[in-house]
Amino acid sequence: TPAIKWWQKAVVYQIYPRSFQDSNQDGIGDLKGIENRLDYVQKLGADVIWLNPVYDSPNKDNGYDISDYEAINPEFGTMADFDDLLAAAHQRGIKIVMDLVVNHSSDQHQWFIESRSSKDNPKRDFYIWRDPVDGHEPNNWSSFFSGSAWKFDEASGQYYLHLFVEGQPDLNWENEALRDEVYQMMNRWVDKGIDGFRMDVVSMLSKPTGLPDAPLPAGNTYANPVSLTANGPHIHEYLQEMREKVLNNGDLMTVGETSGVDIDNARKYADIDGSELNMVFQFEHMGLDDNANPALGKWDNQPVSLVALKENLSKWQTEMEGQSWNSLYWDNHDQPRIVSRFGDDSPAYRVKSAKMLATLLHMMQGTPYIYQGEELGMTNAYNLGWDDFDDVEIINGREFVVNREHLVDDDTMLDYVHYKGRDNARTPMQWSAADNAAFTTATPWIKLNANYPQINVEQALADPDSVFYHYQKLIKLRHDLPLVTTGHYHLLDPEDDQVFAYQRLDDGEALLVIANFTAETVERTYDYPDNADLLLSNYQDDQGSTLRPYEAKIYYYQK
Ligand code: ISL
Ligand code: CA
Repeated sequence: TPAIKWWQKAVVYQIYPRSFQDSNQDGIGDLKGIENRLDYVQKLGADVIWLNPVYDSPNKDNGYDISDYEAINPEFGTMADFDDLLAAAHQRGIKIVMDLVVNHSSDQHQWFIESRSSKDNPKRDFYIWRDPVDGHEPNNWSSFFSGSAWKFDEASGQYYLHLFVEGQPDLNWENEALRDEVYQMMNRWVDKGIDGFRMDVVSMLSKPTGLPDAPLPAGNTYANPVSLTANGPHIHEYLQEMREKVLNNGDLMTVGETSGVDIDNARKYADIDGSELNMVFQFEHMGLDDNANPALGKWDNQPVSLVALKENLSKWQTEMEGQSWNSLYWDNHDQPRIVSRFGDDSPAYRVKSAKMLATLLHMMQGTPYIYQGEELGMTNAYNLGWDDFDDVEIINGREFVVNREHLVDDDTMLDYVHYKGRDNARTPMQWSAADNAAFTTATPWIKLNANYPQINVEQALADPDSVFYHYQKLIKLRHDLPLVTTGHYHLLDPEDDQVFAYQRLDDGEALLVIANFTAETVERTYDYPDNADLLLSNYQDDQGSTLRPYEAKIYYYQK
């Protein structure tokens, strides 16, 4: 067996800078704010911080539309602030992984300004330009944020491709000069001493030859192109080239955000031979509660089936082992709050179910990611209404689903947004019960979740029974017990639709993880020795085969 790499034992804490901590009281979180809160991240025990994009950006998609890859967005501070943050984190033994967004840039990036200036500009080919076909878009692809994925440019009479919003033109990775520019830019960040990259929609860099139409569901104008744009013909060449030209220049951690990936693709992206990336974010478990109607896509509010969730997560555990490496996540800036989605955010069960979900995920094999506030059991933001949302996916989604296609009415769509919308994760971090949760003294860029007086860091740190300390213990278990990193995964009772139980097994040792996903008390018997140690639980005592609402336990025993 190959030696364990540092990133295989690490736990990552994801920070959405805009919403973490405002230091200069303009209502927007910033780099100094993060630096001021490093003690908190250290107390939790995370090894790595993943920073969402902090680069210069017109913010058409909150920083995922980058106009300068080597400048800090002035809203977040300066490059000197970044250097200070990196040094301060390193001083505490915390690494920093940067977001790398190179499937597209901003339309305000110098490359695009030049590219659109004329058809024979040397940078024209840095982006994907096509002539109209019969006076229409070159193909039927929809943008992931609604409408066509093509924007007509009057000046040159051609369309450019944007898989996301208009202000996010897709870069043309077939152009070698573009690839070189990207690698040089990445190397300058590596030289600065950063510890890795989280690569945005990296599965979509290589577009399919000829840009063919995608299968169009009946009655739709545009088709979701993910089956064609993900895992394209040259993607592995590009990533192997990136490995040689950049990634081998440091002891970096790399994680690809790979929508549209299945096990076979994931094994290639993150083969343990080290030729491409270390791991990927897969999306299958995040799509289990999507709408059956493809035109609605993610917009729905139906609970996920536990049997389906078990089957999916277990497949990734079993089929990646020994060949690749999993990332483990419930939450990020694109997902709603997990306690509101797969748990129970009512006052009676919020804390119990948040701990249960954490236990289940953190004892699996892979590198866990915690999204800011998840460790407090932060919930979806039901107090935000149509006038409060900022996210372009929500705003465009409502326009398309309600006003244009009349698929559901406005109230139903609001229910869907309260269940699935990205702004649920983007409300400010809740530090205390003070005004604006001590995030800012100014007007925050987005409304706070109304429950911050009850759910906040100050409260959590003062309560030994808080969700925070449960996460802290889970992280410590991973650090202390090699079995958590290396053990073989074995699912128990796949058809049980109330309890998720599995084992982690090595030569002489075993972990047994039991998680009741319901608000009911149930009886379950598992096979483990009488002298097994109860390592962690979310109840004060152990009642053996009786599992109380959302009860979660971890047993350790020698075989
Ligand atoms: O649309 C999807 C696939 O059908 C999504 O899963 C998509 O891959 C995902 O939203 C991509 O997210 C990342 O890139 C976006 C950005 O808005 C997100 O915040 C980022 O995480 C565009 O850069
Ligand atoms: Ca600020």
